[in-house]
Amino acid sequence: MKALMSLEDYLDGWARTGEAGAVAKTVLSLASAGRLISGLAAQGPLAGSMSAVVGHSNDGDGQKELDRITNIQVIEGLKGAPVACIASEELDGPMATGKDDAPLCVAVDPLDGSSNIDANVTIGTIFSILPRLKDAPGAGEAHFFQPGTKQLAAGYIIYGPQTSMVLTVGEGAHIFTLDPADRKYKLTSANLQVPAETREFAINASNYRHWDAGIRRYIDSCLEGAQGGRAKNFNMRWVGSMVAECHRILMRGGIYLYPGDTREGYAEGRLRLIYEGNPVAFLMDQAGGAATTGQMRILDVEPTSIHQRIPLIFGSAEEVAVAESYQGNGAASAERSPLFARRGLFRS
Ligand code: AHM
Ligand code: MG
Repeated sequence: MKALMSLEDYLDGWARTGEAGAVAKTVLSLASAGRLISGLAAQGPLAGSMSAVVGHSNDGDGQKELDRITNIQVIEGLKGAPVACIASEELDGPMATGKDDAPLCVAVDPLDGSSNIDANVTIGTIFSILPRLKDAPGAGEAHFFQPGTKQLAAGYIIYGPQTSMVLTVGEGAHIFTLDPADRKYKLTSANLQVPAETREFAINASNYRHWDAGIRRYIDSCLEGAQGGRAKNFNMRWVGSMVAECHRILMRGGIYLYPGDTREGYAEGRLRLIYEGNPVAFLMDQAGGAATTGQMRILDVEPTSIHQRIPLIFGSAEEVAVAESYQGNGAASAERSPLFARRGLFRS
C-alpha cells in the first residue's frame, strides 16, 4: 500500500513559521492528547470507572470521570503549544496558560457525547483555534468572543472503531486516521465533500412536543416521505454524540438538528457555540456543507458568553436551506407541504 501522508508532514507542508506555524504546533499538541484519550477510551472499564459522576459542569450536567481526565489531558497537551488561554466545557471560565504573549487561544469540548461512555459508543474531542486578541488581557473572555469566521483551525478527534482527527486549517477538511501500528495520524481522506442533497436526518425526536412550529413542520415533512410535499422518503439516525453525527454527515451527507425548545434551559438548544457549533460549522463550510441557527449562519454569530448555547442545524447544504426555510414562516411552510395542515405525524 502506498505510504500515506502523516499529519506532521501535512502541517509541515502548510506552514512552519508565524501564526500558521503556531497553529500547526497546537494541532499536533491536540493530536498527542487525542492519542492518550483514545487509549483510555479503548480500555473502557479496564481503566476504572470512567462513567462515574464526579462533579457538575457549568450548566449543571453531570461531569463524568472521563470528562475530568480528558480535560486534564487536553490542558497538559497544550502546555507545549503557543497558546495563551484555554476555554473548556469543563472549566467555568477561560484558563491562562502563563504564556500571555502566545499568539493563540484554544476552545475545546474535551469529551463530546460523554453520556455514551458506558455504551461503548463513539465519543470525541472538539477544538477551535482562534487568534489571541492583541488588546485584551491574557485570559480574558474577549479572546473567545470572536465569530467563527475568525477561527484559524478547527476540528475534532473521534474515538470510534477508528480514532481519527478531522481537521481544517481553512484549506479543505481532511481526515487523519490514527494508525494503531505506529501511532501516527495519516491522511486517509482529503478534501471532504458533503453531498448537497440528502435523505437522512438526525434529531432527538423525543423533544417533538417542545419544538416550535417551524421545526415540527420540517420534521413532519421528512416523516411524511414520498406521500408528503417533499415527495421522497427519509431515513433517521440519532447517536447522541455530535461528533459521530458530524462524521457520518461528512462521509455521506445528512442533516443534524438540535434546535431551541421550550424545556427549561433549552431556549437556545443544547450545543455550545464556541467549542461545538463553531468548529463543526467551519468543517461544514470547508466541505461544501452548511451550518445555521435556523436564522443565520453559525460562523457569523458574535459570541457573548463562554458557554453560550446555540440552536444548531448543519449538514448537506440544500437540506439545511430547506430546514431554514421552515423557520419563522408558518404560511410558507404549510404551503410547502399541505399535509401539515391536516395532520402531524407526532401530533395527537
Ligand atoms: P455534551 O457535550 O454534554 O456531551 O452534550 C452534547 C451532546 C451531543 O453530543 C449530542 O448530539 C447531544 O448532546 C445529545 O443531546 P440529548 O441527550 O439531549 O439528545
Ligand atoms: Mg461535551
